[in-house]
Amino acid sequence: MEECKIRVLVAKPGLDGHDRGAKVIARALRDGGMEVIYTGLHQTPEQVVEAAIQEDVDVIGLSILSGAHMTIFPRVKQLLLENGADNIMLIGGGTMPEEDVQALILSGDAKALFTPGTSTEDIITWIRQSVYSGESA
Ligand code: B12
Repeated sequence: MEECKIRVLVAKPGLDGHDRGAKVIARALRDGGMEVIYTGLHQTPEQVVEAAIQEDVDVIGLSILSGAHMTIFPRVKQLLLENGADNIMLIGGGTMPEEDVQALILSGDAKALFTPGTSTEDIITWIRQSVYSGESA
């Protein structure tokens, strides 16, 4: 049976202009056979969640290099819960200290986080395995 294309919203929340990683990931996931929607810069958590629901995505991927990850991930997760959309898997990447990565995973505010240097192949493999295995968000 053919598997459905995975739909991913790549979002760039925050006020900074570090969009290179988001664009690299969006392109890599698209080349990896996924449907990718890229929000562009300067999105609020509210805009991200609204777009994710409207686009009916399986995964939200936040790219955060500004240092605001400890605020933005919990806020997006909270909005997903409030909107009954916590079936959408929340992942992300960017510059984040390892202890923050562990804290966000442990609190359930992010399912997986990929820091600088992670290969895009590894990210694609992780998303495919997690979505197709029906892992909970
Ligand atoms: C390039 C760069 C810039 C470029 C940005 C160009 C652009 N259009 O993106 C420019 C020169 C504009 C810039 C400016 C600034 N920068 Co700068 N910048 C960098 C730098 C050197 C590399 C970032 C990068 O593009 N890497 C290449 C991409 C491909 O890698 P990546 O984004 O990390 O993505 C990988 C992973 O993180 C992950 N990933 C990332 N996003 C996502 C999303 C998803 C869904 C997934 C699954 C994975 C994932 O996968 C990718 C592949 O491995 C970093 C330092 C660093 N080594 O990270 C500093 C850095 C991010 N910058 C920093 C700072 C402070 C600034 C400035 C404020 C400096 C200043 N005083 O002016 C300004 C801000 C300007 C602004 N308006 O935002 C700091 C941020 C500090 C912090 N977090 O607290 C850093 C960490 C440097 C440092 N060590 O201090 N910067």
